[in-house]
Amino acid sequence: MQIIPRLALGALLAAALTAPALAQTEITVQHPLPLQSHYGAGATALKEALERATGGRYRVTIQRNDNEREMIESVQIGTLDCTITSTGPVGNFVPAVRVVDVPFLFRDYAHARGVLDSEIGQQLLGQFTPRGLTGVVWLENGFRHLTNSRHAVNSPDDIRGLKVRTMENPVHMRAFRALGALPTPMAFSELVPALQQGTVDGQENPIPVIVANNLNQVQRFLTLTGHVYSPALLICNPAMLQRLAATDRTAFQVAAVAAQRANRDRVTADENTGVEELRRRGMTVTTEVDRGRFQTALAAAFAQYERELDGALLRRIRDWRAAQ
Ligand code: EAX
Repeated sequence: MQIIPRLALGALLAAALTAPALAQTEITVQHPLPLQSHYGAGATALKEALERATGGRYRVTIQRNDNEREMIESVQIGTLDCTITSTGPVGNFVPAVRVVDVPFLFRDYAHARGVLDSEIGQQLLGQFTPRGLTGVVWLENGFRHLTNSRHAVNSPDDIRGLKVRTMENPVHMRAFRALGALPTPMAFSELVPALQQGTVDGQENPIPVIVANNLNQVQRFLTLTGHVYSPALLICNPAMLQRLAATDRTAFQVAAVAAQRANRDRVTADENTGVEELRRRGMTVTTEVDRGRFQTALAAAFAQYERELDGALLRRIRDWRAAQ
């Protein structure tokens, strides 16, 4: 080991004390769920990957904000760097995205992930730029299921007359109206109080969201309708990304892919254990659901989606198959 003469040691210390601290750039990511959730897993993976890749020159701060529409607005005006959000309110900002919110469009997770990772998903991400947003990567919320506090739902008839909270999403609202329910759009932040006060009888969300937010405490009946796949996204402010050096932008994109992997893995894990967990917490779960009857009941709504949304793209997504 080399002995450093005292004077030199003093000079080094002085230099260290006066040297400018490693300039750190802060990036804030907000999302609507607990850290212990599939969104939290994605945000944490993004943070760890970017901070590691840049040797700490970047610091990612993760915050909770359970109003997705407000977060997207903040990213659009530049008061927030990034948000992880479901596509719930996204169609109000990027109408082309509404096609992926159509019920029963995706057969299963492999179909959904395959389409969103394909050129179809990339083309849809490209639609964000003209709207003052950057769609960085597709994430996942999961297949949505219906819960309520009134009675078990075994068929579309049982939904008739139920007051159901939906996201601020006209595609979803049309479906519930077609099933004879009374859809009430509201932000996630208002959901639990509305269920507690009986403003609405029910809601629909993926198992990971129901588990992470303990919705079993305000809902008694769960029906595995799987009526719609709920994509999510990492959306960032374009100017924030533009300010990054090219190599750092690449590191950010690589970190976003790590976030996607962690998010999807968490959804898969929650799907494997969540239903039993909700049963254990006291929910009455209906697993045998005749989805064909729901699709039949939604035939009129499908015809309207074909007319009002990009019908050709809807068919392309529905018929998409992974390359053999
Ligand atoms: O994105 O609002 C909702 O029901 C969403 O599923 C939730 O905010 C997670």
